[in-house]
Amino acid sequence: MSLKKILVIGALGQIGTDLTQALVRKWGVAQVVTADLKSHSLGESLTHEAFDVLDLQQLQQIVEQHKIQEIYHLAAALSAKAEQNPKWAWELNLKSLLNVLEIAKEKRIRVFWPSSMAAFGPSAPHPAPQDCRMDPTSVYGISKVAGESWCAWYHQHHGVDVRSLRFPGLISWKTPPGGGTTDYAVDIFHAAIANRPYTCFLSEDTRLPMMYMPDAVRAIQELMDAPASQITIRHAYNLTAMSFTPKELAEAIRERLPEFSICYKPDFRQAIADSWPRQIDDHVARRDWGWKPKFTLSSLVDEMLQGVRSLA
Ligand code: NAD
Ligand code: AKB
Repeated sequence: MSLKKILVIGALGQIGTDLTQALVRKWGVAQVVTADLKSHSLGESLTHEAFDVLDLQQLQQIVEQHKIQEIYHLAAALSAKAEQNPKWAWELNLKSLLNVLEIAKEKRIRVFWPSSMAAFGPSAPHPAPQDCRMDPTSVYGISKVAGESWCAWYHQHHGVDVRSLRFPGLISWKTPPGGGTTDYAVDIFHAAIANRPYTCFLSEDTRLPMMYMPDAVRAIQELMDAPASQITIRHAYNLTAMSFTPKELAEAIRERLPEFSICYKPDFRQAIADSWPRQIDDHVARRDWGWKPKFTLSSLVDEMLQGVRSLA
């Protein structure tokens, strides 16, 4: 395992916080540079660059200065925020990816960029297969389908080693979620631990694919560690761990905290959720690089309650 210099862009977000810790554990603090619009650092000894990834010149400078060999590009507008500000979201999600892919082409840098189940639209069969007609109806989903196509194009035409996963909703407690449609599945734990009733912005029977963050971070690392010969998908691999509804999640919390109460007041995010698959078929990721989730709904709820309680 030869040492490499890694840049995590969007490191202070929901995935970035957990992923950076895992990368530092694996490669050492001197090998990891974090970057974000925000200026605080994730650790005293970590090198942090506060910058805007839309600034190509500054990105070039950071890559050269730190001799970066691998980029995890996590800065993006998520589904709910993107729907409320489409042009800003398109610019952030696509221009930033093109900036990263251009530099990757020039400097032979490996790239991880996350796609999302939002790339699927209403015509996807259930469970959503690896390949089918992609007709997303959300701004965010449109940006993910376009991003996936750019990744495949840079790989095919310029040999860029870019790898991607279509994540389901990710659940974690260290950092608040960044404005997505699956955020309810994080917010609900904070309400439960604070002894507050929770008003859910999706209806009780909205079934969506989900995953606990440690599984997502492990998936990123396993995908990036796999030999290139095993990577048959250069758009993005389907990935999932479980599917549940708000009602099922609330019931699992109530088994541990009987006083917890929830009501449902669907808003504009309901239409986004209704356009996404209820289940995902990830057998290609399992076949190509051995993907297997570890967390179930029950173990996720136990860990989330413990994690959120530790923040109090
Ligand atoms: P997040 O919103 O929590 O974090 C994004 C980070 O990027 C933030 O810290 C933000 O400050 C930073 N950022 C935003 N604009 C920037 C800019 N111009 N320059 C530099 N930094 C900037 O997002 P996340 O949940 O960690 O998601 C990361 C990636 O994973 C995104 O591409 C998202 O679409 C994808 N994804 C996330 C989920 C999920 O459930 N969290 C699911 C599927 C896919
Ligand atoms: C969102 O809800 O926008 C994200 C996602 C599933 O991509 N969590």
